[in-house]
Amino acid sequence: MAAMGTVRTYIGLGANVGDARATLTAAVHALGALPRASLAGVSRLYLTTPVTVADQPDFHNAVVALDVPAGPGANTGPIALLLALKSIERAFGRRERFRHGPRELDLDLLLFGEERMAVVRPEEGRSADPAKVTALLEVPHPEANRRLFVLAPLADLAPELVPPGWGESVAQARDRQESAEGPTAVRPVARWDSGSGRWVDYA
Ligand code: PH2
Ligand code: MG
Ligand code: MG
Repeated sequence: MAAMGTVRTYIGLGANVGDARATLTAAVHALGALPRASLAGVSRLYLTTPVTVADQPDFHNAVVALDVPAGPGANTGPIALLLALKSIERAFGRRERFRHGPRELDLDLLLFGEERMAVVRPEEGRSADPAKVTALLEVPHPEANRRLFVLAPLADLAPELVPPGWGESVAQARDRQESAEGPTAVRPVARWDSGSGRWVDYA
């Protein structure tokens, strides 16, 4: 449970350009350093086969649980968090390419407490890609329950959670998607060590 006055959110992290592992490690610290946010959990680190656009390098993926102020107020809520994520992506050198293509860092807002919403993204929260400019911010993330690279790390943190609108738990969705994508699509490579603040390889 998130502490009083805060809401538990889950952020999906992905990268496949540059030193993806170092980027994701630094991104975890950047998320934990957001004003009034506190890191509530970090999943294992996974090496994952690209989906949608297959012809690109494998991704590193992970999920972070982050407690943020419950609002109300201009600096709280899902839109404020979205803008903070976009700003971290830019700080890590994210450049606009094509949809589902390679990226230095992708931070996706997967879940925001029990909220279910679809709102037009504010200007600063939009992509430069014309294919995406009118995109809505949808929470839960509309593709989260169909992607093993999201479900496997999310299940590390919250297997029993039933996100709004899913009708199944995260672990059930993961098991279903693992049958569909196969056992090698998503490979855990390291566990998070909160003492040292980094992922440590399995021996
Ligand atoms: N992100 C995409 C498209 N495809 N594939 C993997 N394995 N991991 C990702 O993070 C990913 C992807 C668009 O955001
Ligand atoms: Mg994404
Ligand atoms: Mg994204």
